Amino acid sequence: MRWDIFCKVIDNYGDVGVCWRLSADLASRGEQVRLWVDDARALRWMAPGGCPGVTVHPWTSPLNVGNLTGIEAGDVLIEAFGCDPDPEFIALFAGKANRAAPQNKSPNWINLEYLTAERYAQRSHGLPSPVMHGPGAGLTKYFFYPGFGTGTGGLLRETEFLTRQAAFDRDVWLKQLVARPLPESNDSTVERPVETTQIGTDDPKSKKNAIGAFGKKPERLISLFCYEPSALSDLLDQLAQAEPANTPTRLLVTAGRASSAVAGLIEHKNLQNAHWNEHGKLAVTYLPALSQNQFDELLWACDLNFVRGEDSLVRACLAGKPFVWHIYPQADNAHHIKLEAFLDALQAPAPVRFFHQIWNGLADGPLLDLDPEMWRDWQIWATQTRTALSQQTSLTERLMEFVAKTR
Ligand code: TRH
Repeated sequence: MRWDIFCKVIDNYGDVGVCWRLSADLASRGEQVRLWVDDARALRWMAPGGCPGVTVHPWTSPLNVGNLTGIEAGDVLIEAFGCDPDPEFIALFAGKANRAAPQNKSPNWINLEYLTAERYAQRSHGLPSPVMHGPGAGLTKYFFYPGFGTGTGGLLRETEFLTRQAAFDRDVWLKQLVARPLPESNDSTVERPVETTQIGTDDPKSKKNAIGAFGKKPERLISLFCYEPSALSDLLDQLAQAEPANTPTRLLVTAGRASSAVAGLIEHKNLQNAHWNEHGKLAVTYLPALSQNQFDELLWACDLNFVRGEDSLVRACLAGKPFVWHIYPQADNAHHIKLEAFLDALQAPAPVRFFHQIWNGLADGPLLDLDPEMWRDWQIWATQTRTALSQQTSLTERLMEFVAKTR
């Protein structure tokens, strides 16, 4: 079948990230996908090799009618996150639906929603929504809600994901990273790009503590993908001020906002107190923008992952490593309920829950110490989470079944 997926990039990378993963996964299952996206620049680094079976089309507003000449609407229309495809395209789609002879399958129209563990997702998943206005009037759209359990649309997990993960060798990955640092990216689509060379924490301008030291001594690896959490300063202090006998930490900081936030804080800390990291307990590596596959590997390699938004949250859940979620903040604090629903759904242990509340500004106070006992419990929970979620059918499988049922 042919699928038309429409995606509008609001900000950050999640919208196009999810749409790309879905497109590529559908294609790997033999489907043909046209991804219509208003800003495809991030795909240059997220998916540099593209994917057979997926073509990316510019979604201009209004849609360039010239682009549509000779194009027939596909069998399935997906509007991601209520993005409202243009009336010109809906007219094409409606034309196809209205022409479908009764013995033929009529095309499906799906509204793919944001991931949430809140109860309304389960209640609303799969509901029809009759279209009353515009060129699609008379047709029916269906809501498709990703989710963590049965009765929802599930989570994206590519066909080859578990095989790739099982074959992953952390030591080889580390050796490669040390020997051949990932290429630097000057791509303007990386939010507020920062210098992506590897720098030490004691002097952000020097290359001391740089990649040369990386891999030579035992280090705890922590990845950081976040917005600007107010507890970040606390986290850096906690890692830098660890007991001398403790294993040092290397923070692998993703490109963009996380790098800018960390570099800014470290510069400030160095100015305030030149000795804040005097035992070198914390080293920082600023990463370039990674492809989605490299990003997965980063999460598999680290001992703790800080992630943000929804797509990287799913990848962190599937990585089976302790993680902290920085939820996308919403104006009316609706994200507080969403965060609690997620922690409930996955039965997060109390310290993990508390860590999340502080990281996301729902509770005050210093961050909990990442002590070995807590870490152990956190790892047990992360392993259970991965096992449970990996056994479920994936979003793409559920979507294909749903489409087959509603045609
Ligand atoms: O970028 P995000 O914060 O996206 C957000 C959320 O989706 C949010 O809900 C939405 O409303 C808002 O955007 C508009 O986080 P998310 O969802 O994890 O998406 C990040 C994507 O970027 C994900 O597909 C992983 C990918 N990625 C890479 O491929 N390479 C990288 O180096 C990094 C850091 C991320």
